[in-house]
Amino acid sequence: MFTLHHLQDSRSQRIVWLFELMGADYDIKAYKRDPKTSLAPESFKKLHPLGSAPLVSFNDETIAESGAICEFVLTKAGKQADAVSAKERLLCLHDEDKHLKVQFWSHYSEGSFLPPLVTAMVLNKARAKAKPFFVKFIANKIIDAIMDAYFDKVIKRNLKFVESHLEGKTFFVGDEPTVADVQMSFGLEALEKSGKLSSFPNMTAYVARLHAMPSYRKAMEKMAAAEASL
Ligand SMILES: N[C@@H](CCC(=O)N[C@@H](CS)C(=O)NCC(=O)O)C(=O)O
Repeated sequence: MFTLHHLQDSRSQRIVWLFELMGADYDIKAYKRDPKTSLAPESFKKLHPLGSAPLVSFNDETIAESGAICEFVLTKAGKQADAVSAKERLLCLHDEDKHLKVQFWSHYSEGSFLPPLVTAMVLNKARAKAKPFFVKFIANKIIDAIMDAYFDKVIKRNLKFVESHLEGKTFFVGDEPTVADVQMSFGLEALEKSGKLSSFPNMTAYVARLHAMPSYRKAMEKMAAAEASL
């Protein structure tokens, strides 16, 4: 049995969906973010030196990094026919070209897509916290200059890239969800929630498709139930 250590409102949600897509045996232990810092609480940090979500425990091991967790749970799920076929299906092991594409999106999600979005989010939080008025004024000028010099351009380029990839497609690779979707879902879901996809019809339709999938809905319900216990 896998245990997902789920940090409130975090990338952990991808792993709940992965478990549902696999039909895995798992439970969720939810952790509340520190109300002052919004970071993981001490109890979560004790689980792994990185202290970042998601974390998955299986037997005596606790694994970090979403992409590595996907590989880990698909590998450790066992040798039963359904676990083997879940691994083949979700990593497209039967098709080298598709498999390499799944790997691309999985790496791209954490390597290029999310970092500038997270940076923009952190800078906006700093903007909101800056006070008194003259400090806020200077903070805004500096943050605007940083965004303008680099991050706005990179974010724009990435959104254009993903939007054009999804043109005419149901999922990131092939006609069924794969680990590529598991990895990309979190960022697109967050963008949609914050109203940033209004001028991107393909990404908007993709998120709507996720919301209509029974496995995705079940995952979100289980996660909400785990968070409700906090
Ligand atoms: N590349 C890592 C990123 C992990 C990460 O930054 N997780 C965030 C949650 S979305 C986190 O743990 N934040 C709280 C903290 O660092 O204390 C992964 O994919 O697992």
